[in-house]
Amino acid sequence: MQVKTVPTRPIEGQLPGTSGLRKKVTVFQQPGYLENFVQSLFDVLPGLAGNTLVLGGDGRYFNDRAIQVILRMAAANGVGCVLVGRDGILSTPGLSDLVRQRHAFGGIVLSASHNPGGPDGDFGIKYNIGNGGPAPEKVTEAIHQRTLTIDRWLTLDSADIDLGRLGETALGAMRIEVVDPVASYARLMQQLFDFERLRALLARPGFRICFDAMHAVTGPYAQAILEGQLGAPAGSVINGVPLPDFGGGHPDPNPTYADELVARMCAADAPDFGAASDGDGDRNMIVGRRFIVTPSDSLAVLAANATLVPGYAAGLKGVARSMPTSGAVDRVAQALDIPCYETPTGWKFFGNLLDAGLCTLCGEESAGTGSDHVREKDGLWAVLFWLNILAVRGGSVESIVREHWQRFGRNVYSRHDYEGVDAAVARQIVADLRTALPTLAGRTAAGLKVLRADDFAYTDPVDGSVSRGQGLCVFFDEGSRLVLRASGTGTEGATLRLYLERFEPDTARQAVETQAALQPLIDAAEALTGLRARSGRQRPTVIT
Ligand code: G16
Repeated sequence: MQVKTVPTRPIEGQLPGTSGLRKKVTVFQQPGYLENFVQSLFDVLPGLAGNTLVLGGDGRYFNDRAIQVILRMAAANGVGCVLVGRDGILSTPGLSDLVRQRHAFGGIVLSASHNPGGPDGDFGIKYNIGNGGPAPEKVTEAIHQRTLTIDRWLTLDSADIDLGRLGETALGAMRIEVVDPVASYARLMQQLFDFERLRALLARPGFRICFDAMHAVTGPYAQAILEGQLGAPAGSVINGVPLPDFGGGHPDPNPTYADELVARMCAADAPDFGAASDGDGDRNMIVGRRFIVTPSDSLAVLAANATLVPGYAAGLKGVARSMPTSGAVDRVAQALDIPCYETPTGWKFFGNLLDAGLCTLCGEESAGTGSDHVREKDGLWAVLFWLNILAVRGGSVESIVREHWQRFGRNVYSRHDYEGVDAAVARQIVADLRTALPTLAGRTAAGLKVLRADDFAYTDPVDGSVSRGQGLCVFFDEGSRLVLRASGTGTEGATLRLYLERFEPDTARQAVETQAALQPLIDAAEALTGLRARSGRQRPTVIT
């Protein structure tokens, strides 16, 4: 089969964000858009020829087309072998696991994660390196630079490959192996968690769980593991069939978008344990009866209870959290006398820490928790971790969190998202606060005294690389903090995120309603940024 060289020109807007290149499907459907990006990726990966790549996505609209394009281009670029999930399906943690298990050169994830799908929805592409994790900034920057000068892409003239059947096939000189997306991942989960105990928990009379796969990629994984291997009754997994448009839903596991799960967990006959995952299976939400666990608290609870779980029985080397994530896990690290690292937003920053053995667990306030078992956050893993803790400790989700607060204090926490803000207005709001930062210390905003303010910068302790401008932080008296940053994953206008945190050591006051407890900070944020007034919004689009 002959390699075809197709002339092309750079196309604007191919700058990968927090988590790869995310755009509207219609943008990806422009002639040459996907091809330019994929060829730029192949052009900046020395040593790829003859090696193995893993390829798969969350099944969203355009997944099937993009996979065929990428397979032809991979073959034309001399890739030795591509492992593809059956029907083109792989969850993000599932792909990370396969890259590691099969010692692949890297992997390509097709997903826009928690963003909506369908012809008018979003699509995305992300490159993962040989450790199974998202490519670091120096690689994504090289890809972007290449998109600015690209002048040709390579492909083969060939029919589509049948990805519905497991087994091997060939495309030109390249081998293609269609693999079961769940098998390897399920084996890894069996190594980490006490499946016997989990089976016993799920068999307890009256104990019920509800896992909402949100019509996204975790459906088949959760059905195979929770219902198939652990014996949860059929129907414990809801919305388990992946659909190209996620059934019209927004596959983001938060109280706003996972409203079906929240309603079930608030009903009189609510199950004991509820959880949801997102489009590509890397995020998680944990819910008890009428009780939603914040992701920051969830990370802290997992860290505090890790030794109850076989895979972590030897203890944690350290923990890491993204800067806007609450300091709840810091308090656990202090009690355990292990290091706690604070990184910029985005999972790629955990990779070096995990590879160097500096930390075992990591997490982000955006519903991402994970460990050194893969190099991505992992939704179903977090669910199994919680179930394992419940199986050993007994009690309820709520009692475990409340006991945690009693022991460590409560970091009352919330994130307010303002989506679809006019991009110029958003830029100005951030720029003005950045300019004001050096003048804030000692000032009072809505009755709160500013102690200090900074623009978060991070020096990677492993490779010394420096990332600046990662979020504007204002610290107040009594352990309160607000952070303002612009999202790097939105596809419409700009999304501004306001992160609010207040420490409450007094057990008598820990039951307070979150938004009420944070009202002084919400007022201070408005006084300092004018965010609501300037964006013309009365309230945030999403509160988590
Ligand atoms: C958001 C979250 C980040 C997360 C990123 C990618 O980024 O705030 O914490 O790392 O999404 O997550 P996923 O891979 O699940 O899409 P941003 O820049 O929009 O705030």
